[in-house]
Amino acid sequence: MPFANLTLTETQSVATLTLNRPSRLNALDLDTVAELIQALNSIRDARTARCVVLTGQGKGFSAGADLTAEVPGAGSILDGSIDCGFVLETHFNPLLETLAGFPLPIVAAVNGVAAGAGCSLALAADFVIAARSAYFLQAFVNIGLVPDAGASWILPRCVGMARALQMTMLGERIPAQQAFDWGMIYSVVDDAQLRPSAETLAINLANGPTMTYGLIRQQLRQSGERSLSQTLALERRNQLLAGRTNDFAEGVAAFREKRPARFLGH
Ligand code: T3D
Repeated sequence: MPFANLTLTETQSVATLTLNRPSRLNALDLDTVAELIQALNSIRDARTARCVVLTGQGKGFSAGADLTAEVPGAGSILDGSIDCGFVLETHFNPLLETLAGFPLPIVAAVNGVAAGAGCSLALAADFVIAARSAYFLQAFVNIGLVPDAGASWILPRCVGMARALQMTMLGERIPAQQAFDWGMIYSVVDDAQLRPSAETLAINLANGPTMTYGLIRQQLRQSGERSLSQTLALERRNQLLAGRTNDFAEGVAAFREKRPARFLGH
């Protein structure tokens, strides 16, 4: 399926989505957000990929919402009639919901700046690998906006309230190494190692128990909203499902036969 603002490739059961507006640091205009949703849905429905990599073309991962694009129907910044919530409701929120409910593991390979909603997009992945030269920026406050695209949900959870407030209220750049030291991301690698590292991890995940990964994502991402009793009930339900996969039977057989498991993803 051809896209105007991103590329979608698939190899070794890994679908790679590359934001492709490098002259705008891959800023997210509405067409790009719509294409991301469409591409994710097509990957899910095709059932051939077993892991997704998100990355950016050029020197940035994504500079967040496109500040130069017109948004028909959202009013005007100049006369104070702008409804920024409209853009979230119609585009960014559905994208974040699509990512949260996605049935496959997601790796973000952050090749450069991840700002505003671009930072939110990266942090929606299960594994964030950043190039050493990359940085994370809660740019919203620098233009007078509040964090969005899920940033105010994910940040306190992954870096704690003090650092979340530092990022969102001071609008400071957080270098990749610092993001790693804070526990915000999975790893930081030399720039030249970003693609190979992300690919190795993604292929590893693509050979894992795919359906179980989807259930793990659901359990952990919803854990903050559930009581212990509700969590135990969800674990019970999901273990029933995982326990009936071919991969569970294969995993146990491989353990007994002292050989590596060959998971098929279902
Ligand atoms: O209504 C709604 O949309 C609500 C939703 C909001 C969600 C959000 O994400 S709000 C936050 C939006 N993002 C920002 O505020 C970040 C703006 N960009 C920057 O602050 C800087 O560009 C960076 C710190 C990210 C990078 O700086 P630098 O010096 O490396 O690059 P640059 O020279 O500023 O940018 C390079 C080009 O990309 C430049 O184009 P030009 O002048 O060479 O033609 C620049 O204008 C363009 N660019 C960068 N960010 C954006 C952008 N174009 C459109 N939208 C951007 N967000």
